[in-house]
Amino acid sequence: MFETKETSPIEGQKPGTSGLRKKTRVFMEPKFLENFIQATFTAIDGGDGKMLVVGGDGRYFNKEAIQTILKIAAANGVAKVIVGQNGILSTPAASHLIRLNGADGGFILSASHNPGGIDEDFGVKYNAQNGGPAPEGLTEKMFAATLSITEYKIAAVDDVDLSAIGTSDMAGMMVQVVDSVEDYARLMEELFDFEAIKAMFQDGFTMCFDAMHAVTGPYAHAILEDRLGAPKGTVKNGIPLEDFGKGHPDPNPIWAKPLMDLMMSDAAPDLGAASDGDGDRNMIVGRGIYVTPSDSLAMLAANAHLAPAYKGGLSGIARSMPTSAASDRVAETLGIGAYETPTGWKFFGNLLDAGKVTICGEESAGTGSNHVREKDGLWAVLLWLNILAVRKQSVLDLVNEHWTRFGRDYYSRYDFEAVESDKANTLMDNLRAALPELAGQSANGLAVSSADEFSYDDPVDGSVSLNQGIRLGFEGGGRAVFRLSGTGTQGATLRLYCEQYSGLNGDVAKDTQVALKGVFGAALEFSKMQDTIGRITPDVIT
Ligand code: VG1
Ligand code: CO
Repeated sequence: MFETKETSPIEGQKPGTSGLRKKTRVFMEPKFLENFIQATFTAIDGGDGKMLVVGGDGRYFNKEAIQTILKIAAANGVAKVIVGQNGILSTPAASHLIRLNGADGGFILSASHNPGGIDEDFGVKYNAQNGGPAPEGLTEKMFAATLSITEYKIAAVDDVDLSAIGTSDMAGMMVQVVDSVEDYARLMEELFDFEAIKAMFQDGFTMCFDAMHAVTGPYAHAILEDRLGAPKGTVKNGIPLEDFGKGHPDPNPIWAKPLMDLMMSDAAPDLGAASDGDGDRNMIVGRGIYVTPSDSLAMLAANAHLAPAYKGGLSGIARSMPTSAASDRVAETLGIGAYETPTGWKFFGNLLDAGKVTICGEESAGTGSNHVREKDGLWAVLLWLNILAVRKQSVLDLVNEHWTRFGRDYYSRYDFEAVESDKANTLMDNLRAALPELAGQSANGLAVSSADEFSYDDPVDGSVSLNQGIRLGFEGGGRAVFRLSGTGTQGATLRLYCEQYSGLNGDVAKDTQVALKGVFGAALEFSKMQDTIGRITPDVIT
């Protein structure tokens, strides 16, 4: 029943910011997926007797990949696998199932916000026992195993039926198909005051949730419409499609433009929200006001005590380095720890496990808490709803109050996509080389007050992560960060993150791009962007 197949290393199997992402056709090549999964089993010291969770965002190749993973798991001695019905699990729901069932880990199949389809992207990520993305030490082992692989094990059996809830047997391994939504919805009910949110909807509060044809559709229907009583139709694009309706399931003002347009129109509901391919990102828009993810993190942290799960207060707040300093100001006021980690959710795991932080967030529209070990799109939306239900005010009023109290951190990310890798690397290398002389220099009217390359010393396990982005601090509260994306599948994506603090009692009503003009211009000059990559106009500004 079990076969051992010969194989050899395949190039390019190094996990990035969030698992291994490639063009779908690459994943479909013979042995590509098999090698990576077998290498993961090698890295976790085999599958013998283990319990795993498997599910994905429903994109093209999800179902086929799950069957392959199950067969390899069975042949590697795994005792039991919990799978979402039809192979569907959002990333946060998978994280929850790992924790709830005391599983040893799990595979999540997604390329997140990247488009799906045979000519688009696919991805696989391994999460560990705590429910969080494999930490760097483990991803390094996985990569090493892909470089020395000589064989993989697989069960020569038929596919297992994943459409019906219940248990079945695959070559001696138990396969339990569970409802994709139920356990997750129950967790949300424990965390938030559903009665208060329900009452708010009954009083006429209106909302539009754009699931972007991705995995959160069923979750949003079940939670917002069925349990919280939001009117039918509150959830838009709620049926997951294998190609996300040919869109980018990326919840930001560019890719969720229809929602943005609605929220800026006279017909705007009280709250607009969206989530990404695998349900871990969120976008929050009030009537006439877009809330940047960095601000959202700060505002959620400042108000979290209004929700039952956080009424005792927060132990600390963590943000990824390129995320704005807005949440640090909240942490300072609350007298709790503020942590700055490299980009990627895997770096929050240790801080959450050690109880050092309760809430975490990234500028890329990820927010989450210690309820799971992933960022969680619907969780953020529900926390916003809970806060609005208690504070009984509009998003706009809440945002303005926050800025009045803490000042405003103007923020934008500028993405330069499909840059030739050599040129992107040259830009980073040149900047790195210039770092020692940059302090004190000026460009575009701004003087550099600090210049360094971020490296992270994990305060929990002592591990060190180098080269996590180049930072330029400017006199007057501005900052520019340069980093190369670790989730792209073509060429290099150069990200430039700019922020400018208004100061307390400063002007908080400026247009963001106007407020950031100085920092952006200085960043272009110091990086010699035009000379190195041949352009200064970003493809996407969020
Ligand atoms: C991007 C974001 C990062 C996020 C990662 C995974 O990574 O910047 O904040 O954690 O995507 O998000 P990068 O390396 O491309 O900048 V998800 O929702 O795509 O899994
Ligand atoms: Co995602």
